[in-house]
Formats: sequence, structure tokens, C-alpha cells
Amino acid sequence: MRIERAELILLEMPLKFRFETSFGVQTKRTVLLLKLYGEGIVGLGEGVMERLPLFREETVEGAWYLLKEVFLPRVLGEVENPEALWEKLSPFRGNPMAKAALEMAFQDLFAKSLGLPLFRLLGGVREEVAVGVSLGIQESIPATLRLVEKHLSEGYRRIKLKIKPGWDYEVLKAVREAFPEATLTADANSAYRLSDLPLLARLDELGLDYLEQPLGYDDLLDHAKLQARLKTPLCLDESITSPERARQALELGAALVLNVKPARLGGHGPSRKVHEIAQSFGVPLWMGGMLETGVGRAHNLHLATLPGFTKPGDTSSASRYWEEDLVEEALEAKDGLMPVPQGPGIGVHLREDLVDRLALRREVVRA
Ligand code: OSB
Ligand code: MG
Repeated sequence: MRIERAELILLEMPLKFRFETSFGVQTKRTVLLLKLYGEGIVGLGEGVMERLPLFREETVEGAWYLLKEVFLPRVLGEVENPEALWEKLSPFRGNPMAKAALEMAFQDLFAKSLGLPLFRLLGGVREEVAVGVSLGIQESIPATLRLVEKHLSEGYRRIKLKIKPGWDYEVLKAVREAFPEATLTADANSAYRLSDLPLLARLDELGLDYLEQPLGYDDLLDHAKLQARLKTPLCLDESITSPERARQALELGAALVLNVKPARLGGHGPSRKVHEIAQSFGVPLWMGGMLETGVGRAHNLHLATLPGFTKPGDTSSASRYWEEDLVEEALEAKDGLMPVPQGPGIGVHLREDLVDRLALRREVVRA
């Protein structure tokens, strides 16, 4: 299966909720969609980089440039399987989000060419994925309690609250007191320093399942120092950008849990390596999210069927995020379980009418 042609599409999707984190407020997603064509089949990928480098360093414009001018010209008409694609991309350093958009679209195309659902190719072992929700910073504690109650009653299996300095211990304590049995976690998106140890140590009394990325977005060492002082397991997200970084994090003791986002790791291939490394350390995984449309979320669900994903992920129902999703299939959780779309590849189909309506820019690249 060779890629004959590619199309890059930039579009904007309004979010149904205001999503506040320690690094900013999001009210819409900027989506870089990638379509790969070969033998009459289409493979789909989604970039999760944003306009501004507030989560990691990559940006939409940087990824657009790299895909159009560097990565696509090297793989179009050239590569026949995912291994050959990694080989072509391997000289280029970093930029895992841009590489992932291409790698994941190609994995979809490749699985479709074999007539297999992607999870079969990846080594998945289940057909549904346990999920929780990631809730942004709210205007008050009562508003947070109402939101947590709503999502627990919808069946979500874990509540993750975004925290930042000044919005941490009190809100988590209130939620813990109101819902003593809930599986509760907190995600700081790098808002703290090691010198915040006194505050972070107080979180130990709240029975969090884990604390996600409290320190620097690229840090391992300080997380290891912090983990040595906390009972609460640390989970790394931003800091894990490759299998090597995952191995180093686990060797250092910088985390006891990992958040896997294939779009942050360079795609499904590198994510499977992270899975293997985590298994060898006995470290549990869960599937993260970047507010993806149905394209990226379908990819995430397929990967989350691997055996090491033992904690509930962030792939919650499409109807939480969007009035209209980019795909025809409704990706909805029932009882906190997301069915994995069946059918070849990622098993979802683009709503071309909606893409046409929302597209801000499109570009075709040929072999
Ligand atoms: O840190 O996990 C994160 C969304 C955008 C950027 C970073 C993160 C998130 C989320 C939301 O937590 C996960 C989702 O619902 O897709
Ligand atoms: Mg996170």
C-alpha cells in the first residue's frame, strides 16, 4: 500500500464548554486534519498541536510546514508499511505531534488495506474502553460539585480535575468529601515547582488515584524527587514524548503511572513501545486526550484496547465536546464504557459536508 496523495485541512471546531487549565482557556479546537489516499482508500489522522505552544512546543503552522514540505514528500509513493514510514521520519528530531498525524493516518490506511480494524493490528484485547472525564477549572466549588455529580451519574469511572496554584487543595477536598468513593485525580499541567512541596504533600490526604504532571513540562528529575516525598502516585503526560523518555522516567522513579497520547508520542508505533516499557516496569497506563474530534478519538480508542491500559482514560462522549462531531459515527460512552468503532481501520467516516463548511485552508500534496 503506497500513499498516492495527501490532503492537509485546517479547521476550527467550537467546544461546547469553556475548558480552563493552568496554561489557559480553550473555547475551540484548531484541528489539522490529514487525509492520505492510496488504492481508492482514505486514511485519516488528526494533529493535536494548537496555534500557540502552551502545552508542548509544537504549533499548527510548524506542523503544516513540516508535513507539507518535509515529511509528506519523503513518504509519498515511497513507503509500503508503518515500519518503512518510521524509518523515513527517523532522521528528523522531535516534532512527535506532526509525525503522529502522518503515522496515525498511515496506520489507518494500512489497516483498511488489510480489511482489519486498527485494534487488531495494534494487538488490542478488548472491544470497549473504560473512561472518565477531564473537568476544567470552574468558577466556584459549588459549580464544580454539580459538574462532578452530573458526570458520575452519567457513569464516568474517574473524575480528573484541572488544578493550578490557588485552585487545588480546597476544591479537591470538597469533591473528596462530597464523593468519598469516587476515583479522583488532578492534573496540574506543569503549574508547580519543587518548592511547592508543602502544598503538594497536603494532597496526599485526599486519596487521589494519581497526580498528573505537577512540575515542568519537560522535566523528569524534579518529578522523581517529588515522587520520593509523596504517597500519591505521580502520572506524567507532557514530559513523555518518546519511548526513551518513558524508559528514563520509569528508571528514575519520576512516575508510577503514565498517560499515553499517541498524538504526543509520534503515533501508534512509538506508543506500543511505551506500552511494552511500562509493562516491563509494572506501570499502569491510561489513554489521555487532547480534545480531539472523532478522528483522533477513534484512534485513541483503538490503541486503548491494549492490555496495559488498565485505568480509565479521557476519551469521553463526543456529545460532551461538540454540537456536531467530524465523523458520522456517534462515539458515546455507556456506563463509563466506550465501544471501539468496528469496521476497517479506525472505523469512522468523515462528515465531508461539515469539513467543507469548517475548512479554513486546504492543500493537496502529490507524490
Ligand atoms: O493535559 O490531559 C491534558 C486537553 C488538552 C490539553 C491537555 C490535556 C487535556 C485534557 C482533556 O485533559 C482530555 C480530553 O477530554 O480530551
Ligand atoms: Mg494532562
